[in-house]
Amino acid sequence: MLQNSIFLHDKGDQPSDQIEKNIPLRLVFLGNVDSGKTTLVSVLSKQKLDNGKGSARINIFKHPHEKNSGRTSAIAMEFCKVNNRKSILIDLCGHERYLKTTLFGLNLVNPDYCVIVVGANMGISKMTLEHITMALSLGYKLMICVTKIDISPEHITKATIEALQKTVEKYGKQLCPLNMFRVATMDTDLINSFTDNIIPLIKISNVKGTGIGKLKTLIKRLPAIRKYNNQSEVEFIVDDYFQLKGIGLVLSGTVSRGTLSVGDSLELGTNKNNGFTSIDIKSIYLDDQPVKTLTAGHHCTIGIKETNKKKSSQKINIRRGMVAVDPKLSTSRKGRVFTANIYILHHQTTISDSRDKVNKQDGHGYQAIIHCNGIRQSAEIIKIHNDTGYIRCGDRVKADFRFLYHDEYITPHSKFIFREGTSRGIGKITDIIN
Ligand SMILES: Nc1nc2c(ncn2[C@@H]2O[C@H](COP(=O)(O)OP(=O)(O)OP(=O)(O)O)[C@@H](O)[C@H]2O)c(=O)[nH]1
Ligand SMILES: [Mg+2]
Repeated sequence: MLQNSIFLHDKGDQPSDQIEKNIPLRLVFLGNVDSGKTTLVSVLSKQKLDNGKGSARINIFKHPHEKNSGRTSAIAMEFCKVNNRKSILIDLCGHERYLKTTLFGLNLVNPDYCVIVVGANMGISKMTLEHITMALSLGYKLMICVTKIDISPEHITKATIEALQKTVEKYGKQLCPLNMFRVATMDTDLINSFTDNIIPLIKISNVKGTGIGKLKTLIKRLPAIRKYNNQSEVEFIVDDYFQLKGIGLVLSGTVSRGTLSVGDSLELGTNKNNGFTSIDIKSIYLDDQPVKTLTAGHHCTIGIKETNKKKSSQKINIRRGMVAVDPKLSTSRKGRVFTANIYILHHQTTISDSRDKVNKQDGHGYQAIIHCNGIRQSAEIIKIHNDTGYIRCGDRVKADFRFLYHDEYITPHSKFIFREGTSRGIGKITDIIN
């Protein structure tokens, strides 16, 4: 089994007993280029079928160049109700060129489920495998949608599904093809078992509508995986931002911990100066309605004001993945160096830390890009906690990482991916060192 069990079923924050209803289910759509992710997101959210030539995806694209090329290049979030269940459908990019954006999105939005979209006539590509591996490594639950069954010969569809079965078996998972079942009357225990080692699979045509009803019913019935703690200090993760005339800077994102209220004074960061900017929450909007307070798990937009605006004329330097947090969290979680348990999924040679093994002086350690929650920054391995200072593919070890450019907001117990070229590893943060 490829999966390292220490990385599974652990979401860091402890669940609270107070799990509020009406928190949207978060589904991330992954899979190879042209497999039909954007089309499926559109069919689910806009209730209109596709024509097989890209008519549905137009409603989801954000940028003109996406409309021209048909290729998703940015994270798109669709807020909708699927069979009356509040949902956020997050469409990511399939092309290898945008893998960086896809991994950033996957880590940023922390979904309940990852929907792996596979074209029935396209088989399993390198990117399909990459996305399955990354999603499972981060401990996410999967479901698989096999699209384009209207144009795929039956024996090709069958071969694609058999290949998928073999792939998930390597991770100790089983496929459960749902075409034979009525999902609406399925046993709840079976539906709940989808959150463990059984991966539901639905055959779909975005053109004819085959399987769409089944998928919607499944989305309605699936248990929420993410648990939120309303009682802790507040943490808001920024996934977008814009300027509104007469209002100023507006952030969109998720209250991931605690309870956010109008009038709160929070710290927004980290910025390039390794620090945080003090801000006041002027307004909170949930589903375009103003609210005074909002508990964890909700996605909203917030109007903010810099607390000491008169003192500085500089604009807030904002980027996606930043956090707005209670000052206690910004103090305890800001850091450059952290320790993690890591597992090397793929690397051709050896990985070394920054200790010069010959002269016993500091040298250069292995460097890779870390994707962790909203973090996307290169880091160097400065110490491998073993006798040799070397590790290889398949090794599990404790290691210290140092971010190369600036401090980050580091959440203990978070899982992360590190990558460099074709090398891949996963990790779980244990301590912030400094
Ligand atoms: N016949 C048929 N065509 C489909 C189906 N689903 C999607 N398509 C077509 O497949 C093409 C690719 O669909 P997209 O939704 O853009 O694929 P994608 O996975 O989002 O691609 P990237 O964003 O580039 O990763 C479009 O021309 C769609 O019309 C389907 O079920 N049947
Ligand atoms: Mg797309």
